Amino acid sequence: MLRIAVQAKGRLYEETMTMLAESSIKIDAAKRTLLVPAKNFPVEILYLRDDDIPQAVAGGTADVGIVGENEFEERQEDAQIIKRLDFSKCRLSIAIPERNLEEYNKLGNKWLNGKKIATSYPGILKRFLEKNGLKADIHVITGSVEIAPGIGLADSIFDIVSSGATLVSNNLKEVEVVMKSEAVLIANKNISAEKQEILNEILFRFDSYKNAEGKKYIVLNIPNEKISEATTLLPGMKAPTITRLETEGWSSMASVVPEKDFWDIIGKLKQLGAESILVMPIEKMIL
Ligand code: PRT
Ligand code: ZN
Repeated sequence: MLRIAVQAKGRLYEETMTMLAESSIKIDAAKRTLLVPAKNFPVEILYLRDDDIPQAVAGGTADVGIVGENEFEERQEDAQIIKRLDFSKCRLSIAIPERNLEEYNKLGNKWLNGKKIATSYPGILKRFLEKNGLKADIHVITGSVEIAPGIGLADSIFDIVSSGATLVSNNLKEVEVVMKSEAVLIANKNISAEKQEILNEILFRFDSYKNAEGKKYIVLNIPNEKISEATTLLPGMKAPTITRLETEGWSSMASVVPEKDFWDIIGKLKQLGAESILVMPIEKMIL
């Protein structure tokens, strides 16, 4: 049995549960006890606050955990990142009141010397200041860090930024990006061979789900003389599949395309004379 620590509620919860569900690991969502075994897989889910996940994994209360990299970095617990999960992306930045921007641009990060910085991430901030030979006063607050300069509690803040809207609405300007973060899978450093085997299977399933994400399967008909041009647009996983049609001079092509280039590729295929273009979702992709 492998125990996975996940955030009980919050920004990581939804995508974490989707990833488990897409990996066919069935968790009874109605059961909101602290520890819930999966119905069909040797896994149990331990619901925690994200702050407590690094320590739970390092100490062996859980074998693995899904947590924001920023939280893991802050805690400096003795566990290891084994996979970056490509969701809950954000950055941790220093931001200052707009009216100080001109001065900051003149002085650079030396502006921070002697200033008071409000944050919920004192560890990461302290290491950043030390690395840059800066001396500032770290003021720890939990929650609503962005209002600290406005109410005279601090000169600047060090906080999570995602869209930047929170900074804008508080008249703050981002001046230093200290780290980038995303959800990560962390593991205890001494898990048994039996648990490692379960973990390998989970990693394999996560990969199949992630590989399929943002990709579409496309099937179309194309005149034979356009096949080579169409092939350059549709590289697929190895190469597109091509089948002759009963209609003289025509073939059917099938391939995988990334969603982000999708409309661009479709437009070019139409110009080549492609017809009857079918687009299908891909559930899993095993490379
Ligand atoms: O209750 P628990 O302790 O478990 O949760 P929490 O309240 O500590 O964390 P939660 O659920 O808010 O966030 C979990 C993780 O999501 C964080 O540790 C980050 O790794 C990641 N994440 C991604 C974010 C954001 N994006 C984010 N935008 N965490 C917080 N924010 C907040 C930020 O604090 C700021 O107030 O959103 C605001 C900024 O957003 P923008 O879009 O206005 O820039
Ligand atoms: Zn938290």
